[in-house]
Amino acid sequence: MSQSKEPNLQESDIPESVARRRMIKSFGWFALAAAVPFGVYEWVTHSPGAQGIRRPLRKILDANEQVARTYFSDTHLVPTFSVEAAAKQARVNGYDGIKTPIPEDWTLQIDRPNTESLALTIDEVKTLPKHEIVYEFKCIEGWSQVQHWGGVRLSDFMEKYKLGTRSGNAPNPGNTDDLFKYVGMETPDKGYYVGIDMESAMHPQTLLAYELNGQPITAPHGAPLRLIIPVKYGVKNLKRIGRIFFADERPRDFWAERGYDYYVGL
Ligand SMILES: Nc1nc2c(c(=O)[nH]1)N[C@H]1C(S)=C(S)[C@@H](COP(=O)(O)O)O[C@H]1N2
Ligand SMILES: [Mo]
Repeated sequence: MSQSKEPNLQESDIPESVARRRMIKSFGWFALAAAVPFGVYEWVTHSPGAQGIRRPLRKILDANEQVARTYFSDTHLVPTFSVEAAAKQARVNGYDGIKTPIPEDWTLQIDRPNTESLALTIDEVKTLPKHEIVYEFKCIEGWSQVQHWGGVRLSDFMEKYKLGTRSGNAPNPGNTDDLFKYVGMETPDKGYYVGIDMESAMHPQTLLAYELNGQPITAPHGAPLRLIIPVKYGVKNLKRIGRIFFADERPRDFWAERGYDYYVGL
């Protein structure tokens, strides 16, 4: 992540996990510098910068990001719990983009390249197979809670409506080149918005959720439909989805714009 993008962050504003990751990153550089012969060090320090980071190091960081992305493939599931373990009263946090009443004419708008956008009702979304998950929801501010959510898999949804691909075909794991790199989501009023890497969006535990504890989601939790993405911190779990779109450029992201890590994976 480019340091220059961060708006006047105080060190005390940086969440512990981010600070820790930064520390690990800088320690990694130190270890690297200690390990490489001087000639290599010279080459590294005299290369032109890329995003403020010297190029050979930038390559190493990109490789690390690649490893992180692969990590969130189907084979890595977050731990799940029994329904009884879920909190009876789920905590509420964050009202950006949901301060106004839910629009009466709410539909889920899906932008598709080279074809007209879709507008789906909640009943249409519910026609897909329902999945439930009980897992530990984690907020970057430092709290977590075991919660029980129900909805449809985002990957099933993308399959059914042939979304997320350049070709307009259903996503094919064997042809990842056809997939856009990111999914963008925003509230109907655009007051909150997130960008999600495609691997995490297609993860089998990622849901378009319409139920919490077996009941329709209430307004403060993101009715009528929200994102539940267990491989990410709470910030990415957008409440009250209004629009979904696909892009190769990172979609804008509310908390990344405010200095948090864009990826915020667990
Ligand atoms: N629309 C919207 N979605 C949002 C937020 C928000 O402010 N607005 N906050 C995020 C954060 S920081 C967290 S931790 C979770 C909290 O979800 P909850 O209120 O259902 O616990 O929602 C996320 N999604
Ligand atoms: Mo959060």
